[in-house]
Amino acid sequence: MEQEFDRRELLKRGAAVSGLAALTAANWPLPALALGEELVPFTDTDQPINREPAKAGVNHIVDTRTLDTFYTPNENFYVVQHYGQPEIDTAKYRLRITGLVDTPMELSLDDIMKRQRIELDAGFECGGNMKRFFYGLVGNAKWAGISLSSLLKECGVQPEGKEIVFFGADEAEEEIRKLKVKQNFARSMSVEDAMGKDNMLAYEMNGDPLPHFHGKPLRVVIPGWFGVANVKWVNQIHVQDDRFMGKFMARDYVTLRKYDVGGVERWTEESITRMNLMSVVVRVTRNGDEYKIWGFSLNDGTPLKSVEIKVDDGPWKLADLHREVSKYSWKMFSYDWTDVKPGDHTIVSRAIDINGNIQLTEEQVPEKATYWENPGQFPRTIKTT
Ligand SMILES: Nc1nc2c(c(=O)[nH]1)N[C@H]1C(S)=C(S)[C@@H](COP(=O)(O)O)O[C@H]1N2
Ligand SMILES: [Mo]
Repeated sequence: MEQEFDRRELLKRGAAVSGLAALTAANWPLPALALGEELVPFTDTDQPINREPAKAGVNHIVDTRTLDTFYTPNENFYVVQHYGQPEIDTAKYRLRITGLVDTPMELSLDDIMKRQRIELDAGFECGGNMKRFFYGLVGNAKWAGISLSSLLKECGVQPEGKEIVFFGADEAEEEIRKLKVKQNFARSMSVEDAMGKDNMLAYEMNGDPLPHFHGKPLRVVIPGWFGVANVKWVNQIHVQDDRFMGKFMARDYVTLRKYDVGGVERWTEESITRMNLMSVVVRVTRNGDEYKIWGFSLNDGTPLKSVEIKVDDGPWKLADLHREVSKYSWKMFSYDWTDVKPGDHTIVSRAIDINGNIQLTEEQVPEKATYWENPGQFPRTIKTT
């Protein structure tokens, strides 16, 4: 019954993320636990989500209850792709920089690797990350590559250049107004956004050459932005003087939301960009009478002031933010839960940044008709004995 409902619900949501057809009811893998520690099962997790390890052609959703390392191992980092996973021969690979630049370029991976290497910790989530995946479209990694802004400066973006478009090698035939046309996955941003000093073109992930599923040999990493900005298998960067309106800018990954527009309530659509302030409880562990609540928080890089935990109708209490942190990484937290009474409990977290922004409840989030960018609090339920 429950499962039926979930399946229908999933279909209704239009299988936001492709590859969800491969639903299985396999058991959750056991997370690494300390000696004597046991996992307290959530009572909200019996859902048909894809728990398969990353493999060709399907999306990989992380079992968030197993997250116990700061860097997500490459084989467990979530995988989302819309047009398949192109195999690129690294020896033949070229990155072309075209359009409104003084010096168009065509670079091999060697040419790219000869430039100054930079490293950056960044976590990100899919803009379609949501409760029914227990926020498993997520990961945190150390990326290495070259600075995007340095490369753009080297090419010399001309004053008329307004928009930078990143094209991936993955392609599909799309029907647009009854015409079948070849499209590549592509995303764009303003020159100003692209020039952000931390943006990179990454060829390494957690010390290994960029894995195939994650865009081998080169991908964009725009730290602080939703995953969709991080174009994988990138082989062309184009500078143009007008907006780019490809599918993943103008139709998909677009939030419909009611805003106050100069005193008028209007429904407006926006292409998603920076991550919202979010946090989520992902596991509860028990060691004898001691309970611990674990989770992670992500946002656009604005420093966090705190993450707080609320159990049932109790007050908000400060969680401990783990020390292994960098500006754009996720922030893992834990909370020592004491005086636990046996029974059913609801646990929820909220993140607060240094500007005083508070992660709201879903009801407090401005009216929003799409599931993209779901930043609301996520109450989890468990049973203690
Ligand atoms: N070329 C290409 N890049 C892409 C995509 C894609 O379909 N094709 N998907 C985007 C989306 S929607 C997300 S959430 C992230 C996922 O990155 P990951 O699979 O490395 O986790 O890649 C982005 N980059
Ligand atoms: Mo995504």
